[in-house]
Amino acid sequence: MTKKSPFVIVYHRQPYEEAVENGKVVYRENKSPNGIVPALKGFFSTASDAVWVAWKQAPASGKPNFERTVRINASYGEYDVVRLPLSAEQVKAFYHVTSKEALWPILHSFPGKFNYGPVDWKNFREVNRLFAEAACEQAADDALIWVHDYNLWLAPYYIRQIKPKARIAFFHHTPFPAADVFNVLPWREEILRSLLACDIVGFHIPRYAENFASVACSLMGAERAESVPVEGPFSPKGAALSEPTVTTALKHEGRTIAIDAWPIGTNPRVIDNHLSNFEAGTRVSEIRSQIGDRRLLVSVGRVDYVKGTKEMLEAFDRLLARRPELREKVQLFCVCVAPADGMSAYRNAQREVERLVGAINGKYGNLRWNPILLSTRGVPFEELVCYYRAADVCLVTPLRDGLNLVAKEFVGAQNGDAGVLVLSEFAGSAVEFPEAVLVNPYSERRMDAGLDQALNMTEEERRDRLEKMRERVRQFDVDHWASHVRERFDALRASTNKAEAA
Ligand code: GDG
Repeated sequence: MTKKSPFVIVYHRQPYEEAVENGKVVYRENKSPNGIVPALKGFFSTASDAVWVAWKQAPASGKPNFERTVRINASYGEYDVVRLPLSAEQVKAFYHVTSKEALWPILHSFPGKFNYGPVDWKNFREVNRLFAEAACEQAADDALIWVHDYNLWLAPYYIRQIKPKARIAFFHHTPFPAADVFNVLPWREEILRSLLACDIVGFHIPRYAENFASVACSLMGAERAESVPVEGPFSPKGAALSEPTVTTALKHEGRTIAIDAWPIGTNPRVIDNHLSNFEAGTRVSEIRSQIGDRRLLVSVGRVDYVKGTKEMLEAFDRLLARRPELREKVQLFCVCVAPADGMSAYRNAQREVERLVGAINGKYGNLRWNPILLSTRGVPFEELVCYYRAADVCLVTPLRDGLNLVAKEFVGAQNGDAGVLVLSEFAGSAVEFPEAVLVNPYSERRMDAGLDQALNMTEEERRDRLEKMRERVRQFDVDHWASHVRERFDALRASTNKAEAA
């Protein structure tokens, strides 16, 4: 590519899965569940000459056996995907070990699971540098380079070295923990040095932005340049993740780093489109008639201890023990998708879920009724939304979650029905949905009370709560997020142009 791009997205996964059909390479939607890829693809509808940088597995030595760059022309727009060749060993060390066994537990405030032993930090640094180089090869000198998620934490530092004039943005999809937990990371200064090389650092909610600002000030001597009261739609008072004020800019070594807190939205139009076709209507009726007069509870997510599936199943077990009248009257559909590559960080979590489902079904089930239907395989999205529509209750009870898009998808899929969202106070989306039944998954009593409240709620109250949440899902959808981010990027461009002219 000779022309350099003004807009480069760096996210480790490719936006499509590559497959060979009848001897021809085709690009299909990613099979493994992920809310980030569809949200980012939306940006290509308005950007021209945009590039997406991801990795692709290549042999450890010799030339990669694939084209580095492919042109994608899809409903989302036309753009190049540049694939950085990484060996299986590099991916394992960078992603499966360092990211998932050391960084992930800290981000989600599980210091007890922090596994330092197998970390190869030199490899992590090297892979981040390779991503930075691949992005810079594509980018114009003043391009906007938007890096996603913690596994590329060090990329901004290297990008700044190569392209000092680039505008660098970083978005965290995960929580950002409090200083006491973040500081467990032995590489904390190196990570912060890189994040402070950005022009703008983004988070889902004010709490994470505040945690970041506090770590940057205490460890790196950054100063808060601007703080504002948290207002608008994401400002409930007194919730576990509420913040009264949020830092919007830091000063560090003569530079200003903007901080942004704005949660990703879902795409309710895509959900409406799926649900408005004839097949989906038939499928929803089919699910309802299979369920009969039982109430359907759904839980959807990846296998991951942070998602709290084990604690949710234990609560369901206690519900059946405590309220025998509900036996044969409720049905739980639990989609808990196992990672294709069997990451060791998640192996125990999957075993525990399978064990508990077996134990609960064994304890209460009979020939007519199995209390829990478990799928550890992914369910196609079109099918998933039919379950969301048919469900009476959606259980989203992670111990900790950056945001959680399933909560928004469930609300978006309910229409004229009156489903109840049971939502963990420790999911970022809880600050958007004070009308959900908010629960503390660390407390058995709070979980039990939440389930009882959801199952006992009057139809009027259910409708009332759902309507408010639906309005918010529709207003603050993925397009709203994209236009918010674009505004922030434009402001960045204006301020850097002004600084250069001065
Ligand atoms: C991170 C943060 C943050 C799930 N099972 C299936 C399936 N899914 C889809 C859901 C949803 C997505 O996967 C999962 O959304 P989450 O929000 O829970 O995302 P994470 O993967 O944990 O990702 C998270 C997110 O980034 C965005 O910033 O919200 O907190 O951890 O869209 O529908 N999709 C299909 N079959 C499944 O079985 N098709």
